[in-house]
Amino acid sequence: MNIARVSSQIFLGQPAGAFKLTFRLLPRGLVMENIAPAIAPPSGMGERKSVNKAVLTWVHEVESLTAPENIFWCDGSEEENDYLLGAARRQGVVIQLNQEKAPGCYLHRSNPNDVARVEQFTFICTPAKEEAGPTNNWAGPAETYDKLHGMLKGAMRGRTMFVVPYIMGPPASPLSKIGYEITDSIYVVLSMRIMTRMGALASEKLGQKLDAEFNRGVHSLLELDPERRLICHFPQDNTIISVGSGYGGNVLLSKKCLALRIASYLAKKQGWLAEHMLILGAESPEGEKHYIAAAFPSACGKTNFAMLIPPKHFAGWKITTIGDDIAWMHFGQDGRLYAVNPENGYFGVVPGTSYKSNPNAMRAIERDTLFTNVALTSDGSVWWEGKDGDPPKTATDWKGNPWTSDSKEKAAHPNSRFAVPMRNNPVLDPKVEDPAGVPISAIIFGGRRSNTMPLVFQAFDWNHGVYIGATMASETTAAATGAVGQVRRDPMAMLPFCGYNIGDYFEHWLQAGPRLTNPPLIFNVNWFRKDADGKFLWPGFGDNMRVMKWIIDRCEGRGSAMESPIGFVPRAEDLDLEELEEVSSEMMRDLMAVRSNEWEKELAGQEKFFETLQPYVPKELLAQRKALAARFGR
Ligand code: GTP
Ligand code: SPV
Ligand code: MN
Repeated sequence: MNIARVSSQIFLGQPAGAFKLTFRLLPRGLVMENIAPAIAPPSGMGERKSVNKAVLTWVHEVESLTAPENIFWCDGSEEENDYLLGAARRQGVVIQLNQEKAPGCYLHRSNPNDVARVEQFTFICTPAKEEAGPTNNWAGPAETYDKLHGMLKGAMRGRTMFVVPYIMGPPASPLSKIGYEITDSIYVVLSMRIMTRMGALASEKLGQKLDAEFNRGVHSLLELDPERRLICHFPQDNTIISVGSGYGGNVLLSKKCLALRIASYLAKKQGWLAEHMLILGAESPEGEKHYIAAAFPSACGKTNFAMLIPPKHFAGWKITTIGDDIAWMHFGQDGRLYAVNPENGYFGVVPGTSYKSNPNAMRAIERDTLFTNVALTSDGSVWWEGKDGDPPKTATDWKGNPWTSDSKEKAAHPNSRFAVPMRNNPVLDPKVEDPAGVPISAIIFGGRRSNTMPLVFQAFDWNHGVYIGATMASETTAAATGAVGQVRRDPMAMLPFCGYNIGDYFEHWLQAGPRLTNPPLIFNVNWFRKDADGKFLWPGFGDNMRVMKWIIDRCEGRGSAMESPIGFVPRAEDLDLEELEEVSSEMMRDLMAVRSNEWEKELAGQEKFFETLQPYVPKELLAQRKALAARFGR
């Protein structure tokens, strides 16, 4: 008999015999190893059923379809988490790290074929293709439900079906949303407890009303076969179905699926904004405080910017974090934009994180952290490229293979991640639970660009700012599968996350301006411009404070700038560059240069991008493009 694709996931790093293999018969007649064997919780554990009949009916439907061995209702308690961690260890799903060095920390290794978001397998399933628009993969809802139900049929046989209730946003906020994720992955449950407000408080908030709104998420690992991997969104039904993956944004359905794709659709309909943005607070030594939101594409610096520690020269400044990835923003009665962070934790890029680059993140991940795909050292700690100090001589790499410091392969996967509760962040902003959110003074767009884009510039006005966001581009990173380092347009850092027609999304942004009597000012930054030798010109990280200071000065109406074809740009003397020896005035010139040969290419790139979106590009943005070209004398 054919043993099909034995997954390596549960073998990795585990002593032989650490768990019992269970086999099961698949509909196709193949015998396969069960990669997520059912757990047998003690009585009283996992029994906290929902009191909402609509939830019960739906859970029962999914149960009938997937045929799990048992159902585990998650309540989010400490005891439950301890039990699930134990079960996950016994199954080899997580490895407990050295508890003296890393209390509460665990390591998970995903299947090597499953290490990043899969944009090619991500679908928006709306009745009309036009609703999904030119940037999304589309499939019709009826046929997609059929297909997915076919894949899910009996998929949880021999497995436990976990039911995970969660809240996105401060529980008392009118913006907050409730979701339920059904999953057969313990790793997903453990992660959801960190990343969301998970458990009984969510089911209590939903209450008993039959028509109470909640997102229905169904996830199954299936067999982790990349050819049977699909992430499907049904915005009209507030439903998500994800199959065949066990990794990150593909399966933590609260995050990109609900808080961005579904939420952006709802936001358009209901008149608010769901954005791929960090939110930070910046308080001057004089006690003047501003909140700033920034949209950078995946792996382009949101988490780092949200937690930055200013250089010594900025003593007295305090930077605090509201969120590191997603902002839900609404229009306040005072004509300002207010933002909440829907999440409860950070799912951050590990490589490059060090006490030098991001000390606050390092302190946060000293405990209670679930690492995915980093290297394991002989003393039971974790290591990754870019961590402080010398690399260990030997380690176990992210795939579970022996690794030495001479190895050519990376010890940690470039998209390895930490999941850590936001409470661990030493600079968590005190207003993070404020139901009203925080008022946003500035919106920053930014991408990873080796050339063309200066360190910082400011939009002339709201509509110009929307144009800057809409034409943003960035070099691709390891956060999604596919080629790395290729410049692609990524409007507002939402290309993979906008759950509806991008033309309507642009229109929504344009209409937001006039609704705000006191709109945030809009800026663009680029921390990643390189010199002729391919070295970053700007030190980045904490020194990004220098750019933020200018942005705040502009918000206060006191920073000076010069007008250029692309917007207002600071002269070197407008930025506070004291005690920044590593950047010469020549480098500063290169960082700030607006070169017409580069912009010629850029303009052509923007035009080409808009052509791919036609006929949906709002007229105002076409007019903005013309005006920009004209300012370059074209
Ligand atoms: P997602 O979680 O994928 O949305 O990523 P993110 O936008 O939060 O990016 P993150 O802050 O995790 O940074 C991604 C990578 O960029 C890491 O390897 C960082 O070390 C690096 N990085 C972040 N900020 C800077 C910077 O200012 N300069 C340079 N050169 N690199 C940076
Ligand atoms: C991103 O890719 O923007 C992330 C990581 O934040 S994931 O949650 O996997 O989408
Ligand atoms: Mn992100």
